[in-house]
Amino acid sequence: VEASIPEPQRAAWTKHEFSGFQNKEEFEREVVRHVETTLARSIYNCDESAAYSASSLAFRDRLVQGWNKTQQRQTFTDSKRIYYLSLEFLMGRALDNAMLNLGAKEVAKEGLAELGFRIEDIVGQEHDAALGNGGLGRLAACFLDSMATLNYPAWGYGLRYRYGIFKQEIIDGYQVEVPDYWLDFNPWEFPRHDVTVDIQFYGQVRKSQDENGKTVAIWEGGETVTAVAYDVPTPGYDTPSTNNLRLWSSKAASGEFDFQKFNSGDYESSVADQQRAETISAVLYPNDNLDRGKELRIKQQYFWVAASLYDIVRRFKKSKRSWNEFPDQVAIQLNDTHPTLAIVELQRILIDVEGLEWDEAWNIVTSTFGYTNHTVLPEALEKWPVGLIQHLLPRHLQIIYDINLFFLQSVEKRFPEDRDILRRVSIIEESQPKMVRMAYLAVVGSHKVNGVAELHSDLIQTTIFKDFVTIFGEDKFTNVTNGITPRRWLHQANPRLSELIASKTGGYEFLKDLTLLNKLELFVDDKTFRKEWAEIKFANKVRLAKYIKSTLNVNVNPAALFDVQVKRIHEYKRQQLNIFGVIHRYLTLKAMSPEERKKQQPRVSIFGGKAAPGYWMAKQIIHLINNVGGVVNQDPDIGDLLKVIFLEDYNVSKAEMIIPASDLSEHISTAGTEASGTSNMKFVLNGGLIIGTCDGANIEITREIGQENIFLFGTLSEDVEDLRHMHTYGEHPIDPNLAKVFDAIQGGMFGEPNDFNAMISAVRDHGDYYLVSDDFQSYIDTHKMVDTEYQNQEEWISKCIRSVARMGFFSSDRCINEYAEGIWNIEPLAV
Ligand code: HBZ
Repeated sequence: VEASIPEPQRAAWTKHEFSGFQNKEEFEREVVRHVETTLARSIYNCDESAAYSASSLAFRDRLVQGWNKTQQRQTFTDSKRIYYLSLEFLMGRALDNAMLNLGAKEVAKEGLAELGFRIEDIVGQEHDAALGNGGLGRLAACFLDSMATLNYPAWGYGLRYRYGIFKQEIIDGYQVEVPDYWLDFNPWEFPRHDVTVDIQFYGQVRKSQDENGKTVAIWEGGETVTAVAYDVPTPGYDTPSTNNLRLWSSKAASGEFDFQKFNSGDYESSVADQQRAETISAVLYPNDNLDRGKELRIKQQYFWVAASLYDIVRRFKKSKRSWNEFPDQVAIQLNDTHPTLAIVELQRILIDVEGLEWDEAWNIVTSTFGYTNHTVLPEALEKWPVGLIQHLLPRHLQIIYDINLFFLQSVEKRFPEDRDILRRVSIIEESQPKMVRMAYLAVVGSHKVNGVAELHSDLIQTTIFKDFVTIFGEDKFTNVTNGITPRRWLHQANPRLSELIASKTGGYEFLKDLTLLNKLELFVDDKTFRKEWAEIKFANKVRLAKYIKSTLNVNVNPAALFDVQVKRIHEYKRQQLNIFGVIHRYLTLKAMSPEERKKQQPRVSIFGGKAAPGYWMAKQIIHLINNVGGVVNQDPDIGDLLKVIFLEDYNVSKAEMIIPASDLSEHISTAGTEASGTSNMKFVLNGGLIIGTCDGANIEITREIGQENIFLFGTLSEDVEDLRHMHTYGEHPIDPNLAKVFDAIQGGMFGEPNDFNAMISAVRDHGDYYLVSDDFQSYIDTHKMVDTEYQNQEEWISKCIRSVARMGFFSSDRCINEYAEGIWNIEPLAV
């Protein structure tokens, strides 16, 4: 390809190469140019929003060049690529990240200042790209950052939702959902109107003979919807590598818009067709860890998976290699079961379109896919009614049945004695109605299955996939403990701490090799270092206190202990345990004499997180937190000793402000329920301590930082089942301190008591599935220890510094290298 371009022509192209911004003048010139040409504005009407747009366009121009080159490099070297399929990418803001990754934030700051703007205000103009619910979506975003930073040839594939996760407003203490229309101005995406794929739904399957007399299946009829690609450049840190995130948007297929109908005045039905097509990528489903089995959801899944595979196969076929080389060129990672239909779709392409034999095709498929599981909660495991798939994707259902048949035949051959195993491992659940078990399909169709923290990976092998370990052997199952990108979650979120760390560890190298943090241990006793450390934490708390004042009009004392729980609201994450603990603290303070109260450690309990709109119990928890805040924050007996804050609309950009301001954060899920957690890592990396259960990655965090630096409490996962059994069949008295909390709520201390009946009776009358009562005493005892230890600030700071020094393991770079070596068999591409 390169040689085909004549030399003079090449010279004309290449003499125009752009580079990054060398100085503020270059940056200013580009901003002014975009303001005065692209935006058609001027110095007189350039507000902060216009300055944001122009700055973004200036940086985007720089990003695009590295992006094009990275794509060319990947094409020329024809190297193996990794495709990360995720229904969610929770990217947050892009401008700040682009400035830091291109190493030009200082230049931009000076340039903007000269033009009359503060960089924080400009960065703050950007609307978060919130195409995700929580941990799973944010993990995908951290992975894109690491894959680019480490120069892996990687693509993300997702959906371009017109509406991301809803915006949360709190009105009279209740969550209200407002649509998140985020696409008004989005300089970070490139529509590719020439990259489209037509996707088929419904129709029938007919058997036919090909020219060799072989029976082939023909899938015909039905409805066609067009997928249009939108590309988002994702830059790596301190490298020219910029990878691509391709998001698909749905529109009516060109032949579908019925001009006949339109002309004859039947506007409505012609427009209805159009809208039906666009509905597919219209909205992100707002549930996390819950499967609701809606038809539109599986349409989204197939639409995205089929478009992505078409794209991947098209790229592979350009290389003219034979099909058995496909797994040497392509690795596909399934982020949870949401893209599991990709397994079926690739098998369909290989046998129906490319004419391969079943076994050869199936070998290629299973060598290509890896599957990451993110949950063991039964209500989150995807199942689809057979009838629905039959209707929507008739050919795929046949292939699923064949996959299952061949799989069960092999199982039967190996375990002829086990009468029950076929029923247990069948991809088809013989229920009423019959269901397709997507997690089983993902396991059968992949060569590796991983969990996201050690305990979780052990649990999937001993519970939900136990039989599959027996069938396929242990080697198919592995662990890759989650990680986070230190670029966003330290350098971007906490620039002063990042700078202080750089000054002691030999520059910013630690951002690319997080294990270098261990050099900080040498400075634990360094007085000036400790003082600066404490000042930075205090400044971050002051910033959050100002934000609380401006949004909620509550004064919080930045010298108080900031105790934070921010994450999706879910019973298994136990925000109810936290708020019951807060009420217990309030009752205890109220019962004290004024003298005694003076000795207590002041606290600010900070909550944030969205409830799925249909999750009634989660909404009740939000309501109780707000009502408790309404009472406690006004109580003159209490003053600064306790404040209870619910921060509205928790998202990635808010997390960047909240996390650096925490002294203590809560990761208190019922043991065995939180697969990993990733915010636990973010909080510790920012110099906060954590209170947590022995669950998910808390266990590995403890192993790395030392158990003296973490506040662990509660039931162990191996004891959970027995306790639940006791609740159901034996005596189950409520913890006496918790009973007092319930009495206070039911006595009307926090508003209409009936509003909270469900929360209380889940614990008292319905078996306390999440073990709130069992863990209550050890939870409040542990908080008492926290209070005592916080009073010794010198010791507290030492713990924080030591913990940060030992967090190197939790970089998503380590995590991506493990996937690359253990699952994808892929190498970085030299730049
Ligand atoms: O994935 C989370 C886990 O709960 C958390 O422990 C883990 O750290 C994180 C990354 O591995 N899972 C989710 O966030 N899951 C979802 O958001 C979800 C969304 C839609 C679903 C199911 C789950 O249909």
